[in-house]
Amino acid sequence: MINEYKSKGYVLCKNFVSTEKLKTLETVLISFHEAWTEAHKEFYESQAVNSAYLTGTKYLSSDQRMTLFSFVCQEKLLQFASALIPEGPAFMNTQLFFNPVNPDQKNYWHRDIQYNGMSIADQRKMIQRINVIHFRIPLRDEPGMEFVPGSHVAWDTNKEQDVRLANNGCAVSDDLSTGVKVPLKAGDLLIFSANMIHRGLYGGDRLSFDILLCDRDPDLLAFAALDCLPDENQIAKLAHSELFTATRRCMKTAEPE
Ligand SMILES: O=C(O)CCC(=O)C(=O)O
Repeated sequence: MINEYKSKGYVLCKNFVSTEKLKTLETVLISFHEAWTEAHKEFYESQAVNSAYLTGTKYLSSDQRMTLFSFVCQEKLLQFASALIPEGPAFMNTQLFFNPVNPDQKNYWHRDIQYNGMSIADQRKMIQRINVIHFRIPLRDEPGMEFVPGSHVAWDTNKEQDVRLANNGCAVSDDLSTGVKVPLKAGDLLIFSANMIHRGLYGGDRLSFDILLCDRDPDLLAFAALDCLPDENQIAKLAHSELFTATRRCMKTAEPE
């Protein structure tokens, strides 16, 4: 799996989550989704395709948050992340992906890094250095994702860059001949690099939970939130809490311990 990820930038692990565990996860995620869509009605109905910061205190109870924390720091995910990040991974965020309310809303090719305000030259260097890894668990069968294999380390062709940045008459949703679609079934685990050229495929009853792990780098952790980390009581109950304690230590905004 590690080798496949290293060469292509993504890897699919079928039937990763048991039906029972998926049900428990789904109950918490639906609870978050209902509260979040109610609180962000206009955004949800006009353009949203995802929410984030699910482990925060705003919409979920302490027990519900514990369900998510235990899932996030499970051994298999940490083993994979540690093989790519030998200094140890940090916890960046969680996201929940769904279909846009407007059925005509188109998807968009992108690299996550393109929204950071850096020059193209800097982005190009940055993808060789940083690790931001998505662990996606679909709750239902769905069309999945489309990737340009190898683009986590290789820069865009002219065509890919024109599409991704909507240059020279291209649209961000145009098909790319280099794209590979990866359909997903409920309970699969799709691991992919945020550095690569990718897009979501809307349709079905899509609801996908993403866990983002990254290098222990304060700049990357500017996208993390202290409120999304477990408190001391919760840390004491988690088997692999180092993921979270290391994250807190690395965040620029963290109070001294
Ligand atoms: O599933 C989607 O809509 C897009 C996902 C994506 O781009 C991401 O997770 O970075």
